[in-house]
Amino acid sequence: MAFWEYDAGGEEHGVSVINANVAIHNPFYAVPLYNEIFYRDEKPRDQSIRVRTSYPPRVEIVDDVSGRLLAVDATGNGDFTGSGDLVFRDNNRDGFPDLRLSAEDDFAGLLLFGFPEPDLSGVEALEVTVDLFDDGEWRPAGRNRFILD
Ligand SMILES: [Ca+2]
Ligand SMILES: [Ca+2]
Repeated sequence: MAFWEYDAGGEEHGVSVINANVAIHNPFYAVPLYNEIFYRDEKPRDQSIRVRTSYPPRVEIVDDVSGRLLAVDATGNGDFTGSGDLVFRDNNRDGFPDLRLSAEDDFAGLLLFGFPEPDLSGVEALEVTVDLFDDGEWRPAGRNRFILD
């Protein structure tokens, strides 16, 4: 038995994660996490993103609109310089993947695939936090919590 909780934050900012939902946990498959991103500004932007996990699963970050794989974080630590980490789209060249936010569309989608290790015994919950880089700092914009019991 497992279920997800989700908190979104930062509604006062120009870019915010407004929801997420998730399927079932099966140790042999990826856990998909959908995070919808709301964007209010008039100008398009390359929004840098990172994802941090409380327990190190591999995370794949996908642009849900294009279906394009943006990055792989092999250890879910929010850093893309480790072994097995890959960044496929980084137009603003800061070392973190970015999602293109257009002026025309208010919403963009981020699809995260978590690959928890098959043996989660002793782990009570997994937390997956989406951070957005905004005004020179990382801001936690959405927190997904996966409770195991
Ligand atoms: Ca990493
Ligand atoms: Ca970037």
